[in-house]
Formats: sequence, C-alpha cells, structure tokens
Amino acid sequence: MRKLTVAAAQLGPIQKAESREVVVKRMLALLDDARGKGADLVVYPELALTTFFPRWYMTDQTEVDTWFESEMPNAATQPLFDAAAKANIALSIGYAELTPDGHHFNTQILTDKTGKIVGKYRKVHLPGHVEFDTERAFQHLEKRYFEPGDLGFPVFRALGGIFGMMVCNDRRWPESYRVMGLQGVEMIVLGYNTPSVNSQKSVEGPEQRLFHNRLSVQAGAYQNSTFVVAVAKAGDEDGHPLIGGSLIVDPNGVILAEAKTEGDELLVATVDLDDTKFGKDTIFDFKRHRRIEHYGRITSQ
Ligand code: CDT
Repeated sequence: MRKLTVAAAQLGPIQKAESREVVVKRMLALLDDARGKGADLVVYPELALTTFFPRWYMTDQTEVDTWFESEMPNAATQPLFDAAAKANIALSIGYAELTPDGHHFNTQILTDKTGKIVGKYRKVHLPGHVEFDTERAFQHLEKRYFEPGDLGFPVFRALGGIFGMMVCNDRRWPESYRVMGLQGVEMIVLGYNTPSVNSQKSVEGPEQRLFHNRLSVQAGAYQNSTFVVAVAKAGDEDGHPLIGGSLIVDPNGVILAEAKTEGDELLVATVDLDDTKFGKDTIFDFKRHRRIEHYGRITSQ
C-alpha cells in the first residue's frame, strides 16, 4: 500500500490586468484548503500565475518577457513555496519559463515536501500558430512565444512513487503518456488552458471540449495504467471563456473526482499508487505484449 492524497487546485479566470501577487493569494487559499484535507501534493494549472497570454498578439519581445518567470521560486511565488514547505505538501505548478540563456518554455515543475524542485517538464506539443491569423475568432500564439520543450518526457521518483508531467495539449497525444508509461509512470500531473470554443470551427463548443478532455485523459490513464491529475484554468478571461472540468482519474480510466465549477475549486482523492500494478503486470505489460516491429512509423514520420 502506497497511499497518497492528491489535490487538483483548479483556478478560475485570471484577467490580463491581475498581478501574480493577487493570483498567489488565491493559490495559497487553495493550498490551505488542501492542507485541511490532508493533501500530500497540490497540482496547479498551466500558466498558473497569469492570464493565458498567448491569446494576445505582441510584437515587442520586452513586453512578451513580462509574462515569463526568470527564476522559480521568485518574489511573487516564494510565499507559496514557504507555505507548502511549512504544511509538508509537495507542489506542481505551471508557468512561462525564461531561461538564463534566453529560451522560452511553457513549463511545469514538481517540488518535494520541502519546496525543493525535484522535477521539470517543458511542453512538447505547442498548439496554435506564429503570426496573427485573421481567419480565427481569437488568437492562440503558443508557437510564437514558446519553443518546443527540450527535456522529453522524463519521470521522477518522488513522494514514494514515479511521477511524470505534461502540459495541456500534450494530453491529447497518446505518445506523451506512452513515453512515460514505458518508464513506469504511476501518476501524471498536468495543467491546461482550453478555450471553450474552437477558434476555427464555430460548432465546437464547451460540451465537446469537455468530452475530448475526459476522453484523452481517461484513455491515457487506462492504456498506461497510471493515475492522471488534470487541472484547468477555467472561466472567462477578459471575454475569452476556458473550460473547467478538472479531473482525477485512476489507472482503470475511472474518474475519481471532477470539477463542478469554472472557478477556484479543489478536488481531492486519496489513492494507492500500488493500484497501478495490476494493469502494468497484465494487459499493459509492455515488455510482453507490445509489437514494436510494427511501430516504426510513429517515430519515422
Ligand atoms: N493551452 C493549450 O495547449 N490549449 C490547447 C488548445 C488547442 S486549440 C489551439 C488544448 O489542447 O487544449
């Protein structure tokens, strides 16, 4: 038995004008709620500290860089790291990372219970486009502001288990889960900012987007026999709605908890990481059952 209490800390909307300090206060309130519920780990969404800025077209790199963190923790987030360490809780947080040598990534980190960063992931699958697109109802400029992650899909031994991370669009790609599944991942944590409507297809609304979210996360969990914790930034950001629907899913693909609101909301589940074993030893025993001689196309084109 390897029990772990995990909390998905869904954040409601963050307006463009709101400061990181205001957001961190909300993150601290969710942390406090999680502490009261016995959480070992609290997971926050993609780009948790700011509005989803890739919807805004910017040409001035100095302005772009104001949305990025060049240190983690920094002055704005130190109170969160301190409170988590005091409460003996590990954190996973998404933020825009500016490296010392000037690279820009959409990053998620994992800390241990002392606030030390023990894992880092940089988003591999960047959706959207580079230039202003007049055909879209709104912009999604991740390909303009971020470089594809350069760390692959590593896993980390932490909290008595094997953890992996992904960010938003990665959850739609079976390869993201499988590369970590092949490393024995037991819990994948991820954050997302998913617009409630498709900017290129007016008939695709929130119900379909919530369905695709569940479909991707539940399938990824089941097919790799791993827990998945998927955490939204939700609600209306300056007139741009994002879906909620944060999820905690078990290794059978069953939903243990699902957000009911589009605001700040905490989901909590106590799980046994040993529940990942049965699937990994039977139907998804990759060593015995995979037929890699037929999978070449996946990496060759
Ligand atoms: N943040 C993020 O990756 N959002 C995407 C939107 C896809 S549409 C360009 C997602 O996959 O949810």
